[in-house]
Amino acid sequence: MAGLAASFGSGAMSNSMDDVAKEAKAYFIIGSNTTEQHPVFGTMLRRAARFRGAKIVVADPRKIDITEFAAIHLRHKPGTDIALINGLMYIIIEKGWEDQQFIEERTEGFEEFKATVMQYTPTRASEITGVPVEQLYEAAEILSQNKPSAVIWSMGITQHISGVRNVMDLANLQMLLGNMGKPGSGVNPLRGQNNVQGACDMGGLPNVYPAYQPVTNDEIRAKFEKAWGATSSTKVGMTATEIIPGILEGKTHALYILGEDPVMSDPDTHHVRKCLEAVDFLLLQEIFPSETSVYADVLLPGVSFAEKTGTFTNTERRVQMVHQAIQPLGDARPDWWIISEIAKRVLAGTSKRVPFEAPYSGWEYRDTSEIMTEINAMTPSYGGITHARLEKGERIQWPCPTLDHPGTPILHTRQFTRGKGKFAPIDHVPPAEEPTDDYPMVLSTGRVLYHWHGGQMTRRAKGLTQVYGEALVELNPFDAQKLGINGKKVVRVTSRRGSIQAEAWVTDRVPPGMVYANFHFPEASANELTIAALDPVSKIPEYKVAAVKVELV
Ligand SMILES: Nc1nc2c(c(=O)[nH]1)N[C@H]1C(S)=C(S)[C@@H](COP(=O)(O)OP(=O)(O)OC[C@H]3O[C@@H](n4cnc5c(=O)[nH]c(N)nc54)[C@H](O)[C@@H]3O)O[C@H]1N2
Ligand SMILES: Nc1nc2c(c(=O)[nH]1)N[C@H]1C(S)=C(S)[C@@H](COP(=O)(O)OP(=O)(O)OC[C@H]3O[C@@H](n4cnc5c(=O)[nH]c(N)nc54)[C@H](O)[C@@H]3O)O[C@H]1N2
Ligand SMILES: [Mo]
Repeated sequence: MAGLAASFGSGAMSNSMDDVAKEAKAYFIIGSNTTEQHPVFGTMLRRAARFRGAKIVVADPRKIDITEFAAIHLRHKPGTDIALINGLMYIIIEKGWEDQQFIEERTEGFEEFKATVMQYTPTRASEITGVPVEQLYEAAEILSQNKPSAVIWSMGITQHISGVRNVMDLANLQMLLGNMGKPGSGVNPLRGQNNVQGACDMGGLPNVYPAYQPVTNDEIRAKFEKAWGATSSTKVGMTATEIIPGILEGKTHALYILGEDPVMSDPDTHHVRKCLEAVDFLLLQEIFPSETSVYADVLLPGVSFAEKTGTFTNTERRVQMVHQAIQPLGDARPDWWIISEIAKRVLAGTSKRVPFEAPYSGWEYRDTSEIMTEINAMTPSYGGITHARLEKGERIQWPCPTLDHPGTPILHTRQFTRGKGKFAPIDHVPPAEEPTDDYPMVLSTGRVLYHWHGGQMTRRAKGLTQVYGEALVELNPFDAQKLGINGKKVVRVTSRRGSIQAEAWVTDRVPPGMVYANFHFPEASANELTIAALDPVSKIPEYKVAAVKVELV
């Protein structure tokens, strides 16, 4: 479950995996290593290309496996997505391929948006991105002549200081083409952790209660205070990426971390360690001792997915039942039980209590179905999603406000949440750190098929470590030759923040000038190198671009 990495995503898929896989005539896969990171959906897309001739446009600096099934692979420079998308939209408007009826009926702000896009001539877009002009024309033609087309993205789009703007520009593209609110279309971010969607839906974010109800709204706050018998802050909280640096800034004094391993997964590990050493109190709830547990004052054993009953909400907003398969091992207790026991003790010590109303009993849940009943009452989009319905085999996607509502496979069919869709003029912003003479190469980071994040779970699986047992750093043959690498060799990769040593995997998966590293192994974690530059809105770190130098060890 690895809970509240919630801030690391944005939104949910507007469509369902099924309709995207079956109905789209074209796909724009941008910043998603779909076959390695979402293998089931990746297989569905490969089949769509293979058996029904759906056309795939991939935009990714790396030659990832799905490019084998692509009609075209745009290999742009990391951190240049806005210039790329604007360049494509310039061509669409130049050729008159936009969906005028959709723009008139369903959207606003087109003229202002168009004025910005028209500054991204194919020549300029090509200069910024490194993608040849002809390829821009070819991709724009595929996406506009094979509709509906679906946009699919993941962390290659969001993990930038321009992450939110990148996402907004993809929404611009889909509105321009009228690719919204119908099967096989839409904006489809593939969420990561199996229940990161559920964690966000339940308010695991600093600015909202469950179902994205703002903490700053007095009426909504009053509703939750009454139900929960507690007073609640009127202020928007901090994100994970602000809380940890906040320790050395004197803003954070105590930490309760559940299912997260920031020593492995947060940017700039050296700084993270310094912060965790300095914090007054750290409570960690884990299923394994992790790199972070070294810093914990108290370690509470939670349970893994196999030891719990409840629901996970997946990337297409589908709520799914899971059942406990084995008894909790050792002293482990359900995560929800530990949280309620702590909450009861915290509440007992506060004077600011307000009376709560039935059906709430103040953290006295007997099991997760009682928690679900509370969710039904407080969370409009989950109003009709009960364990009983899920047990009967219903496949429900939120919004599902009432017991007789079937759920909502596709969002925005008639209108957007805010009424009309608003085009946003978006300009290219360069990454926070670009190559220099001292640090001439671009580092990008991410995952491999065989491991999961900090690797606490997958490095304990023998079969996986047999296949992929140590960190490999991807390096282009051109750069390898410059360094004098012959065969397998260990390299040192250094950024302004730290240094790792790992074996080089010499491969044209990465273009010249780029290195790719993962954060699955503590001995050589990419996060020793990454920069803690944040998107100003979502506060997501720019994991996908940093400047490094590579030397032979
Ligand atoms: N096996 C495995 N699967 C996983 C996970 C795991 O750890 N292991 N983690 C899960 C989680 S939580 C998440 S969030 C997802 C992440 O899923 P993905 O986002 O698909 O995975 P990443 O490895 O982060 O890399 C995404 C892609 O972005 C590309 N990229 C790098 N820089 C840029 C850029 O500037 N622009 C564009 N357009 N692309 C760029 C990379 O080359 C890579 O192909 O995976 C989930 N699935
Ligand atoms: N350089 C770089 N860094 C990144 C990224 C990147 O692309 N590049 N991606 C970022 C992204 S998208 C994400 S989501 C994060 C992920 O970062 P994390 O959330 O820190 O990583 P995980 O390994 O998924 O989970 C953390 C811990 O949860 C524990 N755990 C698993 N299940 C349970 C459970 O049911 N209960 C409890 N209590 N504990 C459990 C595991 O043992 C594990 O140690 O990493 C981020 N960091
Ligand atoms: Mo993630």
